[in-house]
Amino acid sequence: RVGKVLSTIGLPVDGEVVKGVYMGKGTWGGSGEIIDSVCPSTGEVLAKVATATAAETTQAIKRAQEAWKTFRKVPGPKRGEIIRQVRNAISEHKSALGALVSLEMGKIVSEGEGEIQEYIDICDYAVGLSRSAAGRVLKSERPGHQILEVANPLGVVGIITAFNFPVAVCGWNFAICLAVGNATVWKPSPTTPLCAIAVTRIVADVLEKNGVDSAIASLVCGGLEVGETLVNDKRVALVSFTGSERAGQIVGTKVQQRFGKVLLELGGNNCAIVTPSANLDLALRTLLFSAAGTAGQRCTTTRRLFLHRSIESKFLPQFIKAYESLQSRVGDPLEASTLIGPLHTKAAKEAFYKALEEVKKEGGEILAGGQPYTPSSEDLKKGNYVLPAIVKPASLQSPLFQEETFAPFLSVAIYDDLDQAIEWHNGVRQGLSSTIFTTDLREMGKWISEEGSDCGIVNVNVATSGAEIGAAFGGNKSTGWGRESGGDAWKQYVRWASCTINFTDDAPLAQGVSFE
Ligand code: UN1
Repeated sequence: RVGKVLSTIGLPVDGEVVKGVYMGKGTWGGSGEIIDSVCPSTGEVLAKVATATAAETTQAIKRAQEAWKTFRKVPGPKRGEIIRQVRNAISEHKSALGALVSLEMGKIVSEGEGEIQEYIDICDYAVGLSRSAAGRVLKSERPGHQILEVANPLGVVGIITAFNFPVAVCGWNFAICLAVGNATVWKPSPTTPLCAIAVTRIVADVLEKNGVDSAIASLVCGGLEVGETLVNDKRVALVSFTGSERAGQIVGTKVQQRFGKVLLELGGNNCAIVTPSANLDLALRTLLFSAAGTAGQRCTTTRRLFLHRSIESKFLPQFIKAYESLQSRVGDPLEASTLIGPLHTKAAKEAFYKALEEVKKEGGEILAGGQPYTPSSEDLKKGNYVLPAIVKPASLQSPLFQEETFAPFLSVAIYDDLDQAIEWHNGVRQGLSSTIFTTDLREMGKWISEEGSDCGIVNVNVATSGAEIGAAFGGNKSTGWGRESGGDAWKQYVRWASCTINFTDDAPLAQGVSFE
């Protein structure tokens, strides 16, 4: 099975070490540490991967910058044409790449393919952007003058991604970078190198066919040292980082120290509020996906649920039942009937059980799931499977409401008054995604207003997870304030110049200043 997926994508299947460093045609290599890509479903080693040394990372940055000096002169719409070809090439490999995501990250096939679709979608968006990324022409106070806002590319962008979206999140950054004329150096999560290698191979091929030096899409697989090199190198104009708040704080500070640009996509502690007027059936189906889907490993996963007291007894038992029905659907993510794949690492599984222990210690209740679980199939015994849990912590002051447990671990509380629920909602460090289930217009209005959710994503009757690429994606507060993907996110990937142009022979000064 592993061989089939790897060979479809052109990766070696014979135990040969896969090269995880790329900085232009004919350069696949890596003389750093050799790491294992481990399948979270079975515990088997999928491949050994050669990573970058610090020196190779520096070299990749240099090469990307050199290649950029030519690439920046390619007209936007021509770059758009290349993105269109990348889109088509990725699309041709959609099912193989989706299966690779399932194999290496652990999400179910439908979500693995969905992630590739997200890459395709952002390419479509970026093709349009390559013709429409525009500044403005402003009125000058001086006669015969014009003021232009001009967007030029930044140069080299470092993209550091997490394991949970090993393809799409790089796609968000890469497609926009290509559209606006930047080069990229990508450092994927050390636990999902194969996805990155497969995507880079496809992209490099398209670039070379178009006569573009594929060093503009360089790849440096590796760990901390590679990341640090990327973060500290002055040539990297923008660092786009997805990961934990703790790591993001270090990255943000380091990049700021050298006055670079940084874009942070950090933790979420996403919450759903279910109000008395909600369509409860809709809320149930939606929340089942957004809380338990992807085994709770999206940044946008629903982690807190506030139920109005009047619907608790109607909603909660049904929701618990739905969670219990998921238990027979936990298993091999490549199996069509599976809804819940494994956690990505053993450490994540331990953190899940630790959080459950905390609930008991504090005197809270475990309402569903969380029992120890080993699949019956021999192959899956070493996988990191858990049963999605709903818990009721003892109090709202519990750290369980404050911290993100990156697993299917949902904490419930009961509220009486919406203002109170919104206050609880906003009373955490993080500010990524949020949703309210209501059919009451006044509640909707409040929720999206200055009195409502303080998150970057504020939904109504829609999951906290599973955003489309069209709007900007990102969060406030300790989520890092970054915006990626659609909307105006592209404006962070360029250097803006305000250009005042004098079309006359006079030299008037602004603000009426006289210097004669
Ligand atoms: C992430 O979890 O890092 O909104 C990204 C979503 C996906 C992207 C999640 N479109 O759930």
